[in-house]
Amino acid sequence: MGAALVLAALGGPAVAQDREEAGFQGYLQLLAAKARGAGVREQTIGSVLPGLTFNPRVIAFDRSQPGGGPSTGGIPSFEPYRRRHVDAGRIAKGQRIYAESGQQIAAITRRYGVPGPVILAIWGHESNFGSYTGDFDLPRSLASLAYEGRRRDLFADEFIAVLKMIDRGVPRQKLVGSWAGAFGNPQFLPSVYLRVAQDADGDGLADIWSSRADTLASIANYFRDAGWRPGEPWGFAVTAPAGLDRASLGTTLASPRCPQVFARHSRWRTVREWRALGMMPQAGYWPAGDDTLATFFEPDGPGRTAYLLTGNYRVILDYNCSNFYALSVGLLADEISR
Ligand SMILES: [Ca+2]
Repeated sequence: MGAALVLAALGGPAVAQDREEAGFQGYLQLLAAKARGAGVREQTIGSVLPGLTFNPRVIAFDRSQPGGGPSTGGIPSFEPYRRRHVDAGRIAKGQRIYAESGQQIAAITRRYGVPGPVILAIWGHESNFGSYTGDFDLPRSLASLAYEGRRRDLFADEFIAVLKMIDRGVPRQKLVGSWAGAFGNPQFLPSVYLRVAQDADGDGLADIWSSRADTLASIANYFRDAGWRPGEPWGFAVTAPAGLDRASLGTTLASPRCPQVFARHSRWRTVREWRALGMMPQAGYWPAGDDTLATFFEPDGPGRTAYLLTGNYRVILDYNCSNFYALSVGLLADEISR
């Protein structure tokens, strides 16, 4: 028997694909019922679900993510990441937009209490100021991930949320984004869009794809909603004293959310207490008041740049729970504000 015949006898890849598609089509009926239960309009369900097909590419991406397979162990160093993300191009572009839209950004800062450079640093990190936002069809990606991904419940809920966006008047053709369902300038998930997106220019659509005003206000609203404290820095670089007893500073709290990220921070101390322990701010002055609480973090270990991080750093982590991400957002914001 030839190879082709063996494959045919076993069902073969084409048959497996057909079976997968049939399973997916059945699953769409469950999603339709779930959408109806959540109050999505029948017209929306009828306009999106028929013709939707399974996308094996997003499942392949999902499986290749960190955490998708066995850990490779070890923490990479922050410095190369910083050089890639806090780069001259991004700094210059952020500074240019800050200068161009200064009044608009100042108004947003007054309204939401979030500094312009922080908002711009998020936009710069998420999509390089809108230069890449993804071209995957969102309903197709989300339904595929809900059917077979590693976080099925999360994506089923995001699928319902993307249908609700259509109910709210978001045009179907806008609904493209990353393979994992994030879209637009700030790379929101649909549920985040529904919760915080803002129509700042007043044209009736919270347009985080092509309106600068809507994009900036939506990011600012996310930050206000997550508890950003006006007037407090995200953190700042410090030099640790020789002989610092690091073991005594270890945190005893275990975070329920992304515990590996929080486990790398020390316990909380006030700025006054850090100063008493011998910390020196690298800027030559203390950018936060004596009573401000902060944790100590050495991304590349003792002897390299260390940081004191305030509660506002946690707000950046709320946006994307990665120390490298949050640190480089903070550092890019600092560069944009220079
Ligand atoms: Ca708008």
